[in-house]
Amino acid sequence: MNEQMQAVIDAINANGSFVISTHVNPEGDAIGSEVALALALTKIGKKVTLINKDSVPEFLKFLPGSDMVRVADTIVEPHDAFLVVDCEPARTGIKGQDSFPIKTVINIDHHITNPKTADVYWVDAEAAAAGEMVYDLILAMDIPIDKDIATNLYTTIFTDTGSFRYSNTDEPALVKSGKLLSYGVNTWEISENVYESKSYGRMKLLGLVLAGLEVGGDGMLAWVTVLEDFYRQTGTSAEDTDGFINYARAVKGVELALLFREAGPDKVKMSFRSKGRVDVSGLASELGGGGHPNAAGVVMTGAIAEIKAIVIPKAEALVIKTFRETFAVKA
Ligand SMILES: [Mn+2]
Repeated sequence: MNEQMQAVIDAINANGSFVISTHVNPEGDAIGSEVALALALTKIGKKVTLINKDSVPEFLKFLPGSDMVRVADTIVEPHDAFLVVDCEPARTGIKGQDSFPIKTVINIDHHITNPKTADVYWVDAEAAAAGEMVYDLILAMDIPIDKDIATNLYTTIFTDTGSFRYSNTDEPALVKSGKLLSYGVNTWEISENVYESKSYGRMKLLGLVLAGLEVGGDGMLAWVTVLEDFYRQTGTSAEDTDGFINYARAVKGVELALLFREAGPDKVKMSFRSKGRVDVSGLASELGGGGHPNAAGVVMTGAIAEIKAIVIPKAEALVIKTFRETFAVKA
């Protein structure tokens, strides 16, 4: 067992009450990890409160125990420890440690960008999902795993690997997923909730967005546009566009995908997703945003047509330059 994991176990054993939280806009790994932790710590007599800044997304409400999550942005009662999983503490958006002093901040995360500033931290960038770390922790603490805990943990790996498709799908991720099935996890129930429970309006919205799919940059750049009027036509909202950019990236030959989304009369939110060979973080920071090499974003002020006229040529230049350099190295 590594020292950081042992430090987390010691900190859990030394404290009685915990606020558990995760990042804003939580997804499967965030919710599954925090709920599995809450269920496990409750089994060994700890007092646990789950507080998230944002509510549990509709498609994850099937997760057993997810109804324990309270939506708030402050800690409203005294607790011994603040336990943050799948992000650094700042990304929880939770305040209130001042009004109710917390003895210890404990952090379990798999993001390489974690600043490691919590009182006690365990950061493992090799883990495919934070839930993989939670699984190891529960085993190391000898807490019995049941079907509810296993369902949450399986969902963390299933979703953070893009259903075992992304490059983080490695042997530990698959071995642990396999072992979790022995507790009675219903894989189809999870797949159905995660992938086949979209609203009719969302699918109609996807149709409008894909009708506007465009390709440029010698076929290496694709982009889609979401206008506010589309929501009115389909009875949807911005959160229904989640994942749409992956359809643009899925075009054969496309290396970089962009999604432009109107977010008010003069505001445009953009997401950039690379297949892995183009680094988009530089383009995002140049435009005033930020992110990772494969996934970045930026918010800009102005009319959507004007912003597209600025961003698309820059993105086309980036993909073309990246591949010219690749070919130069090969030659
Ligand atoms: Mn994660």
